[in-house]
Amino acid sequence: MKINKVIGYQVLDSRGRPTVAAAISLTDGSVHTARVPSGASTGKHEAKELRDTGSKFAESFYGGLSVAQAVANINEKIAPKLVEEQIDLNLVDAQLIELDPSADHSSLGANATLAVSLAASLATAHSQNKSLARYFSPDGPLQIPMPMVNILSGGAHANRTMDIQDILVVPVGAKTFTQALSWIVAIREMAAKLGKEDGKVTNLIADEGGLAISFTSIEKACEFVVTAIEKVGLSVGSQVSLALDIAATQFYDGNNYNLSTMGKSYNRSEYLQFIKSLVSNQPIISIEDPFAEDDWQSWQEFSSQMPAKLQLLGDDLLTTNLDRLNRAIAEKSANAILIKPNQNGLVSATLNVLKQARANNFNTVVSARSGESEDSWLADLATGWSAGQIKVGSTHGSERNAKWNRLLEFEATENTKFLNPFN
Ligand code: 2PG
Ligand code: MG
Repeated sequence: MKINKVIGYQVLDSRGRPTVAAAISLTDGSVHTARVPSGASTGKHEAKELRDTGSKFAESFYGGLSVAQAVANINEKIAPKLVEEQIDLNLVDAQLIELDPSADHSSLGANATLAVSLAASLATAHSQNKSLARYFSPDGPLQIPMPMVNILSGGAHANRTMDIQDILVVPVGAKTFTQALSWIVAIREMAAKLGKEDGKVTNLIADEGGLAISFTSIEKACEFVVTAIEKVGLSVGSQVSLALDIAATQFYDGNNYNLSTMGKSYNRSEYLQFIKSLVSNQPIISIEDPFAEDDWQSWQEFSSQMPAKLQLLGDDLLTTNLDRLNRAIAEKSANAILIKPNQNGLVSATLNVLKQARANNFNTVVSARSGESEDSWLADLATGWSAGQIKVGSTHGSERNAKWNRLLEFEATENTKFLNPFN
């Protein structure tokens, strides 16, 4: 089957900011569309999304954030190259690399390349009469990932109500995804209720649908979520554990880690002690970005001293980038990687990063961004790639629930297995 048309256009993400969409039409008349997500706490080593800021293309009503140049790159540079070619994800990605050989896709824009690469994945799956998940995983049960779900938000997603970005829960004792999600919804509801009883503001919803509640310490925030878990009748540790996304790059100034809402500033070694005591005092099974994106030394020191079973997850550190992952493998800086397609810019290259991580015994967590769309391809990728874990934000907002609902759909309609990397 061949490509008939490729069209790029601008749409809005869940924060109301412009983002890139691409539609690929095939010779059988079908149309395959994908929209690209966008981060707020972005790492400096991510592939470069092209925004019109400061250029003559900038649409002033979007505060310079419009994506006209990325869209033009799809329509004027990418489309002519792809039309009348066979539809095949790997061929499309190879053409995109030929058009823009830069490692960070800065010439076409990673938002342009990813939109086309995603639409090409959906179109390729269709040409083989398969869902996207089944395209990557044609045989046997579909491997549903363990969810890691946001309950409390801070940092760049919630006007810095807390210094750290997320306190999440992982339903490690659930037997099915359906059961896991029902536990999480109950915990989130309980947290909202407890917050209200404490006189805290709980009607502020953060970018990823979590509760934006202020706490004077990270421990207090963890204890609050632990209470919510217990109050719904679940046991902490055996059924539900905590995960943190510290997003420490956001409060590191090159010398000190400044936890300003707690009124604390730590130098590197004090901060390392602080993180060590946090993970030993709280029921935390996964900690993401506890150190800044280029503070490799702290990552390595912590990793050699931390509890053996802790998942040490690199997001801003690794940015779904093969070279940075290889360095982390060599230096034993982490034992898990967050996989975000838009940090990388191509679907096939994102999969290669995931495979390299898995070959080196890293856990893999496929992740949404804080700016999302109603698309559910992320759930297909996490499942088709047998990633083991997925992070989508909270259970609030249709851009989040589109992904959870897709996983519920798999469990209801397909032969599936619910993965538990923490067993
Ligand atoms: C993260 C993501 C998603 P953002 O840090 O893991 O929570 O946030 O998309 O803003 O980078
Ligand atoms: Mg993160």
